[in-house]
Amino acid sequence: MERFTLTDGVTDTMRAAYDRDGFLVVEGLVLPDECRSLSARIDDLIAGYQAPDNPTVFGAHAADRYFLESGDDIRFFFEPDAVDKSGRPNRAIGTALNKIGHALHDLDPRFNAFFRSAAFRILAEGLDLNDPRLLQSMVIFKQPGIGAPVGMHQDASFLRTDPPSVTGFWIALEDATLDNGCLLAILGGHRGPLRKWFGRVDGDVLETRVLDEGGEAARPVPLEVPAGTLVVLHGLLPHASGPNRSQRSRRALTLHTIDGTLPYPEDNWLRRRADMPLRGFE
Ligand SMILES: O=C(O)CCC(=O)C(=O)O
Repeated sequence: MERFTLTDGVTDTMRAAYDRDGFLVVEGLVLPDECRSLSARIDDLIAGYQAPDNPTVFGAHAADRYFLESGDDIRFFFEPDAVDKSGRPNRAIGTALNKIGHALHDLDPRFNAFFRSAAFRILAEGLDLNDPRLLQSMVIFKQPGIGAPVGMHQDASFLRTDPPSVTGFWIALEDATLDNGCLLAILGGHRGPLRKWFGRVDGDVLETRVLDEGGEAARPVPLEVPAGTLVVLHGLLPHASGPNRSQRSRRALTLHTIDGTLPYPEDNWLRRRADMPLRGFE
């Protein structure tokens, strides 16, 4: 795995690595103090959140209104192993969450400032993203001991334009290693076809359709990175992440952009209110 910095902007070597591999690892993009300050903001959000008796568990959320209507809100999703048989949280909220999403970049001033800082704009311009619009942002937790794996997927299955244009920006707020569930990626896999379609049928019903039966011939490579690293992920790159079996937390942030000049079909799972149009990096 090649590692770069943004010291000289996006160089030809970086562009070539992104085109070849389907991802770009940029170390030291977020300084340690800023990682701590972003984590502190996450803790504030958690402190201000009143968990219901039966919170929404990530992965069991199909047709759940709380999930379906989270595209223009800030909502909280739980780890499967953090609720008991009756669906009640079995531990403190701060160690029970799987995700917070999906409009932090527009609704929370701290995350708005972070995701619209110069580094993201420089990367988007340097990688020639056309009219990038900020569509989705998340805090992704891998809680010590119970952090669930994320299966192999392409982001273009979940945030669809025609043709695919989604780009992911994934930021490690804590060291990510094989032990605590780092990203895993198929080198060069973005040159393959879109494998799955995920979206709405009949309005509120979510469905996955297989578009291409081909499996992954190649083994994924682990992207073990220190806190403060940003990984840009091509929307067609198959990637996953492992479970967290360690006692070390692994927090990350993600941002997904799409090309604002392309149609965004109504049957995408993620919807936004008409009075919250997608904005760029500005
Ligand atoms: O952070 C993770 O564990 C997985 C993130 C991911 O796959 C994504 O954002 O598409």
